[in-house]
Amino acid sequence: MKDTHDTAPERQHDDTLSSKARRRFLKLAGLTGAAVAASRQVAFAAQGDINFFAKDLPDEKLIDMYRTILKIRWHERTQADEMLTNTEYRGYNHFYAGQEAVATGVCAALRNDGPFDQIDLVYSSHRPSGHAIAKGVDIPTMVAEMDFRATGMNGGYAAEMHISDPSVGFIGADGMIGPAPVIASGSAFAMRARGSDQVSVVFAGDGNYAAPHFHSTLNNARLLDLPFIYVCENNLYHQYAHYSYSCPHEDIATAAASYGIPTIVVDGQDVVQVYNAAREAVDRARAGGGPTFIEAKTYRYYNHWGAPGAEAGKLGAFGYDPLAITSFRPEREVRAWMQRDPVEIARNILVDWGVMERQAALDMEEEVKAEIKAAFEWGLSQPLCNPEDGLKHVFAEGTVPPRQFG
Ligand SMILES: Cc1ncc(C[n+]2csc(CCOP(=O)(O)OP(=O)(O)O)c2C)c(N)n1
Ligand SMILES: [Mg+2]
Repeated sequence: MKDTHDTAPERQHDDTLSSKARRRFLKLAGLTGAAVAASRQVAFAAQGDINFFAKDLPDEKLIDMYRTILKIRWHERTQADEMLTNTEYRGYNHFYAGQEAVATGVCAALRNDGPFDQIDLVYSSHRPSGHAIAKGVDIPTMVAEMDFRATGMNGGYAAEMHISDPSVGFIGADGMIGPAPVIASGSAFAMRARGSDQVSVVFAGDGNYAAPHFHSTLNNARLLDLPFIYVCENNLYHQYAHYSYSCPHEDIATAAASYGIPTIVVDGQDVVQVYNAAREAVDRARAGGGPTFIEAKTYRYYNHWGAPGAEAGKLGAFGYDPLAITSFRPEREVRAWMQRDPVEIARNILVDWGVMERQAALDMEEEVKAEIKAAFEWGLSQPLCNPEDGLKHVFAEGTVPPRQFG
C-alpha cells in the first residue's frame, strides 16, 4: 500500500497484528505472482505506512463486513442466474462480483445510520448494486426495483442505473461516466458550508480518468479542502478496453497526487486493507483535513454488462463476449484474479484472527444465500410498474408560479 501524503497524522501500529497480516498477504501475493505479472499489477506491501485501524474493530464489526461481502456476492450470482435461466426476468445489471471488498471496506468506515443531514453520502456509478448493499439499502426492494416492480425501492422505473435510497445515504447510481465525482464533491462543499462533519464519497471506475470531470473535481476538492473521498475502482478495464489505452499512469493515483491530494493505492480484494485506507480518509475529512484519493486495484468476474459468457450456477464469465468487438481479456487473467477472491480473503482473515470458526463462516454463506434467494422470490412476485410511471417526477405537478425577474 502506498501513501503519498506527507503530512498524515502520526502513525500507530500494532506490530503483532500488522506483521501477521503482512505475512498473510505476502503469502497470498506470492501464490498469485503469475496473476500479478499477467495483469501488470504491482505487489502491494500490506498495511504499508497507513494506520492499521482494523485491529481495534470489535468482532461483530468484522463479521458484519464479511456478511456484507457475502450479500453482495450472492445478490450478483442470483441475479446472473435469473438473467441466464428465467425468460420472464426483465432486470439487468453491471455485475460487481469480484469487487465486493471495495464497497464493503469503504462503507464500513462511514456513518450509515442517523438523520439525513448527519450520515455520510455515497455517490455510485453504472455498477451500483455492491455500493448500494454496502451502504445498507433494503435488498428485497432493490431486487424488485431492478425488475421494474412498482413496490421497488424507487417505484420500479429507476431499474439498475438510477437506484437510490437517501434514507441510508445512498444517493444513487449514475449511468453517465464523468459527472458523479463533480456532484459528489459539490455535496461535500455543501456539507462544509453547513459546518457538518459529514463526508461525501464517490465510487468511480478507471474509465473516469479520461473524463474532464476527474481532473476538475480533484483540483476543486483540493483547493477547497472538501470532506470528499474519491474511490477509484481500478478493475483494469473500461467496457472492453484496458485502462492503459486511456491513462498513461500505472497507478491512476499518480494523477490525483499531482493535484496535491493525499492518495492511497490499496489491494481492493482485501477488505481489511480497504477499510484501513477508508478510515484514514474519513478521519482526515471529518477533521477538516480535506480530500483523499483511494485507488483500489480490483477485478470484475463477469463481463462488462449482464451475464454473457457465464454459466448458470457458476461464478464468473469466461471466453468470448458476443457484445464485445473481440474477446477482450484472457481467461487465465480472470481465473488468476478469482484465486484472490474477496470472499475467501475475508473468510481467512476471520478464521486467522480467531474471530470465527471456519465452519461457522461457511454456514453464514449458506444463510446469506438463502436470504438473497428469499429476496428474489419476494421481489419477482411484486406487481410491475406501469409504462406511464416513467413520467413521474419528470414534470412539476400543480401550478407553477410565473417567474419573477428584477
Ligand atoms: C459519458 C459516457 N460515455 C460512455 C458511456 C458508456 N459506458 C458505460 S460504462 C463504460 C465504461 C466504464 O468503465 P469504468 O469507469 O472503468 O467502470 P467499470 O465498468 O469498469 O466498472 C462506458 C464507456 C457512458 N455511460 N457515459
Ligand atoms: Mg473499470
